[in-house]
Amino acid sequence: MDSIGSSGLRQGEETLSCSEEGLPGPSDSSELVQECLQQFKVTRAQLQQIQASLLGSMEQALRGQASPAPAVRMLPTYVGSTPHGTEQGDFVVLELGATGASLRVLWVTLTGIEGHRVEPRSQEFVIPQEVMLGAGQQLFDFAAHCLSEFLDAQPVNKQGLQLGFSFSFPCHQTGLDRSTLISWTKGFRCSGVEGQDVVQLLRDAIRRQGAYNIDVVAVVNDTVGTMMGCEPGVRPCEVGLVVDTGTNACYMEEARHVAVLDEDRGRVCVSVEWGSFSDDGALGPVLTTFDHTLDHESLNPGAQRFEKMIGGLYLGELVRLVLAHLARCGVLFGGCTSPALLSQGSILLEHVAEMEDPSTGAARVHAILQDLGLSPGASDVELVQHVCAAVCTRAAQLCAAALAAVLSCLQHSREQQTLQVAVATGGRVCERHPRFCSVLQGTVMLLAPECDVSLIPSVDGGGRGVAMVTAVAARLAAHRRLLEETLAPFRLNHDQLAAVQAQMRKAMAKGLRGEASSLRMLPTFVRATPDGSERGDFLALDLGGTNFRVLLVRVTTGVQITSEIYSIPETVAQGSGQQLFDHIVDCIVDFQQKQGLSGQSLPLGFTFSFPCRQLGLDQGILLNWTKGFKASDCEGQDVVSLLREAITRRQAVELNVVAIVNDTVGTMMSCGYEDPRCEIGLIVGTGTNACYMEELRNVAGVPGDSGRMCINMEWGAFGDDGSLAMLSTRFDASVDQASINPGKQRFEKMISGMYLGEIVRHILLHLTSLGVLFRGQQIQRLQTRDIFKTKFLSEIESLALRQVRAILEDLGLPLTSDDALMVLEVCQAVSQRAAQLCGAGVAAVVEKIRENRGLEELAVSVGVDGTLYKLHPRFSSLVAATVRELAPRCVVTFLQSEDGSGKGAALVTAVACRLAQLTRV
Ligand code: 0WK
Ligand code: BGC
Ligand code: BGC
Repeated sequence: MDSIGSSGLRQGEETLSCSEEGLPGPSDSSELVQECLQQFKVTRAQLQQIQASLLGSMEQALRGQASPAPAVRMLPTYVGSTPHGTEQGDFVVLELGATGASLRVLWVTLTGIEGHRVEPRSQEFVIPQEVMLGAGQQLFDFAAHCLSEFLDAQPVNKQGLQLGFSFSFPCHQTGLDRSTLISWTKGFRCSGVEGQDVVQLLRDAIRRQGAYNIDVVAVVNDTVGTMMGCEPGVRPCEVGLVVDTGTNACYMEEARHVAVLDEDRGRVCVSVEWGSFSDDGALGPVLTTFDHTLDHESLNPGAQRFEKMIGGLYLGELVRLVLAHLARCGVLFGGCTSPALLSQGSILLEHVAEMEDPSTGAARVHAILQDLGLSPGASDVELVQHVCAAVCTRAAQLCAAALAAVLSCLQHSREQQTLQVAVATGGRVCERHPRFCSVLQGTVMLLAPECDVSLIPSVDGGGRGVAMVTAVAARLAAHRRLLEETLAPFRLNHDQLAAVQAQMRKAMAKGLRGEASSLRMLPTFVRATPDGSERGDFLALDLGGTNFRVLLVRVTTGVQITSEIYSIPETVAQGSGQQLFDHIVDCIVDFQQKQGLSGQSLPLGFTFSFPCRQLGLDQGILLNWTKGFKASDCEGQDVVSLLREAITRRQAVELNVVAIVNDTVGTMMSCGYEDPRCEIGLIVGTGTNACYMEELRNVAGVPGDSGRMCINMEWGAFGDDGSLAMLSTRFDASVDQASINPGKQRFEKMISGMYLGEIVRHILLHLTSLGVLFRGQQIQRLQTRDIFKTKFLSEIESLALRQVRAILEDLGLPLTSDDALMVLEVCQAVSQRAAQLCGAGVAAVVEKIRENRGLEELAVSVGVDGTLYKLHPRFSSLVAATVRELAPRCVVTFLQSEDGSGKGAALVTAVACRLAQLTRV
């Protein structure tokens, strides 16, 4: 094997040139032949090095590493899923570039899973050389002309035609229908196209043609068409391989591994563009002098070096160069050449395939060489076939090394030890060359033994696959339109939010004046936030959130809390009031026993998170239940009395109920203990509500004009007077009608944790009925109320898509990554609206306080609690952003309450006890 230095051709040439004078002796000629054919022998180690180097370049390119420039491009194609098989409809497909100097137009009818297969109709048009090398506009006009010529002949309805454009060149895609040509390859070199969006160029040409109104909905690389056209067998094809005039492959990569896509969800098909692979270290040793000659004389010297060793446009030329060389060396055709043998491109791929055919090959060799003006002897025929075999075997082996690299990349990205994968193959080299695919399969098994690969020949060169992508694109576009229409009412703009803020201000003013208002603005008799002088041990109850808690709160210089969570079964929450309060006292007694407090009568603060009209600190008339509570004989009652009666019923228990507070007040007090600027309490949990320190002069019904009092807004009921109707959607109406308090708590039902999951569930049902989700199949589980917990929203919006899929699959929802992506967008839209509405509410409150105090600027803190606010990944930041937007003159700090409002209730009790002591002194 002669050593090929970095300068390649020239060096070899010196050594191999043969003198015309004397023909070499038999031993020399076979040595010359061996020496020549040996160059095409690629060792296993060399193939493994190419595989490893290509894999390295692929992963480098996926990471978006620019320097050193990766040898392959790894171009995302925006095809995010393999075909469902549900695709239906008639599509026009235009194929340009896959088969060299011809383009093909197809009419493809997809009939979905049930329908019988309809053979595509197609027509091939030869592209004149001058068009392939001329102005880009000329090429696209030629394509548009072929399109209309084809359609003229089709007895079909030509309205609303949707076209898939198979464009087999390296392109930067920025959408399923937006693709910029990077560089021409294979025999093409039209001007004014590189760097342009080829879909736009085609649309412009179709418009110029003016014959048909065709919507170009997708542009696809031929490898993608091949992969997508693969008959759905035991498993979908996730790799597409084309070896025609050029060569390339694509495969389904995890979107999160594709750095250029700021997408961490789902899969995306990546076109490898391995034709440009040229790592001298790996390829150098296998490049022959003939490869260098071919490249030197090609349209794009130095580019597509790997393709020029495999692609059908080049195999014939390589064979020609070798035959010409051996003829010149006198070991072939008796040392005779012919002008045809010496002219570029005279041996085509078809010739090589025919000459290699085990049965008819020899005869074809004769015929083809005679056509080239040569008269081959019997030994020539055999040698020519050896040359063809050497060139094609190497091509298949190199192609296998590249495919093995793709399979290893797939394995890495799927974190799988072994891989079972179907590879769709297309292109005339695969289809027509007798041994190409068997050598390919054999070499892949050698290089990637842990991969179980089945090669699935594409049935119609990818036309159906392109139609599939077009159908998917059309379907996705249609689904996206339906999803956008469905979610549009959830996308609130500045004006809508400002209107909510203004509406709330009006309702606050009316509520404070004691007029009819959906905001009851309930005085809480809490006049001051803690001042740190509070001391003592207190019991606290915290009822109304996700958990019922009993707490022992020790207030010294700091606050120590011991607490226990108890459950409130739905039967108790919706049973009799007596049963509910007896259950509460049972829990208190259990807690006292566990804490060794039995028999002690500690002052008790009761966080009761329901709307109560307070007549004093320890008197609160329950106005109505909310959040799934419906215990009888409580509404209209003083809940402190109900508690005391329950205590009385349970002899031998002594409790001193000092204060009843709303959880918003408890939260404000709890955070106020750390930050005296905390004058607002906000809960976004099972329910939602807010309180704030209002000027007493503004509070009708409470004597006194100086100082402040905390007002429990009960904003959950905002809009119960219909003032939010403009924002309410059909899904909100469904949730409200199905709730135990229809028509009530409308604002709460758009914001809080008890309802968001249900809103999402109703939207998913709607989108399923539109066929947008779950392939339109109504999923039984999704019909079940409360099956879609609000905590799922928080999880879904903070996890990678595969985890989202896992959550939804646990819910019994069979879904694709597109479905999961849509479920995610639904969750985002619902939670975003909730957070923005909540932000509009807080903006109304802070602006009220700022105006109350006649301040230009207000700095205030908000104590916040509630599972939704605390656990949702974006809720708190969206609330803060909305407040900044709607109340720019207020600097608002949100303090997440650590100890819940039980501590706040104890502090209110402590303040009450301190004040009571003062009055007693
Ligand atoms: C924790 C507070 C409690 C309040 C709850 C609201 O201690 O008073 O009711 O937050 O959040 P949820 O538990 O409803 O998510
Ligand atoms: C192009 C690829 C194409 C391949 C097979 C190459 O020259 O760059 O985009 O997939 O040929 O047609
Ligand atoms: C109740 C409020 C409570 C809020 C948060 C609402 O349903 O009416 O009193 O503050 O939930 O728990």
